[in-house]
Amino acid sequence: MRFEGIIFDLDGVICSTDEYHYEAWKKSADDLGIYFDKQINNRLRGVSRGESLEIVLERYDGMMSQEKKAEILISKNDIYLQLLQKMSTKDLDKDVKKTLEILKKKELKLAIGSSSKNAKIILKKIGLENFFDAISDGTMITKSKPDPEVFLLAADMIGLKPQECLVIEDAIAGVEAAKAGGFECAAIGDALKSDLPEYKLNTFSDILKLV
Ligand code: B16
Ligand code: MG
Repeated sequence: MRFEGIIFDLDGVICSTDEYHYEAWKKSADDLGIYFDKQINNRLRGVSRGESLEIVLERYDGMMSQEKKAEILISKNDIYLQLLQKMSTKDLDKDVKKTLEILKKKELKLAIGSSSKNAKIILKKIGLENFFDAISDGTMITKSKPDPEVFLLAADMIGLKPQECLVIEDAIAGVEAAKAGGFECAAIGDALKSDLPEYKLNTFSDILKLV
């Protein structure tokens, strides 16, 4: 087999919480009188919550205290968590579910490599809390994508070297993280814009052509 393991980004790859991130950031930006649109939101893909706020604040005039920033981060996450309540197993796409089951039968090690501190909550909502061999997420790392830390930790957790794993990503920051860590990478969604990934996926099940 070409790869021993696959490391999946969560948001934008396994499920679509990106629309909820957008809604929560849009509400936070509106409250501050800051312009925010989907193009700016795309820059937040794969980026940690704190770094996302810095990107949102690029359009804020004046200085903001650390206390105020911390307040915004809490309130943004509260809005996001509220929106996540709507999620259920219905939010796991059939094509994604079927493909994951086939990959598991092939005895590949399967891991999550997500910048999100809410990864476990989301996996539970879509019924995948016990599916993966390892979950490496935003609660376990000190440097967010494009740093490779989250993927290196995922590989370590499944006992594999980066060269033995394929990373699946929808974010430019995530693709950069995978390449910086020495992984091969397959892009889906927004990451198709990047020339860095070795493979491009039109649909999630295209992964089956690579393993
Ligand atoms: P949280 P991923 C990332 O998840 C999102 O793409 C990104 O937009 C978000 O800012 C980041 O998680 C942190 O999320 O606020 O839930 O900790 O794509 O790496 O699975
Ligand atoms: Mg993502």
